[in-house]
Amino acid sequence: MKTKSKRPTTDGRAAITHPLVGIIMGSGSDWDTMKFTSQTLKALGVPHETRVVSAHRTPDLLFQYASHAEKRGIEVIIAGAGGAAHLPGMTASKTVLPVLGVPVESKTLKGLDSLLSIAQMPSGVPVGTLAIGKSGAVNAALLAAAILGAKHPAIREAFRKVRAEQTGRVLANPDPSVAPPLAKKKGKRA
Ligand code: RP5
Repeated sequence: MKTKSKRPTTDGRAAITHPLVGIIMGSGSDWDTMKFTSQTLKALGVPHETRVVSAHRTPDLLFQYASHAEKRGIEVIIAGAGGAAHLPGMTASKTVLPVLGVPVESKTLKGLDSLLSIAQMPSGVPVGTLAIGKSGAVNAALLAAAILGAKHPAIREAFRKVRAEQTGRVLANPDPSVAPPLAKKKGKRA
């Protein structure tokens, strides 16, 4: 899947038409988690692509994807995997792009296996490891936006806006015992 919605600009003029972020995952079953990465990037207007690339089942594809990503214009890779989660580390071994790893929650060990597999990289090959599950998937997208923001002002501003909106929602609802006012339905006047 490729998204091109709300294309950001690099300098206020040239629209970015190619994916800047590659979201890869070890299995189609990881999509239940990694869809939150895609949704968050979409909300930020960051063009991205999504692919199943398995370290164990399709190792040649993994090497091809990781070694060609930079010349295809990808600037950040987000890799989600569960269990013996070698995908982020092996991807990082074949590229100098920043690689962010999302530990997918596994059935047997609740994602602790995924977390340790991704986080415990040897010195010299970094993977930015996020939290297990949905939080990690969302934060991987936000961290990618923060990284891309150094080069792409539109993405920096989109990230700033999302963070400000989040802060505003918390401050607007300080008392958890009071239900927030229901959102008014579109087209209906009070
Ligand atoms: C890993 O094995 C994948 O990342 C996935 O989280 C896990 C299970 O894969 P399936 O058996 O559901 O395909 O490689």
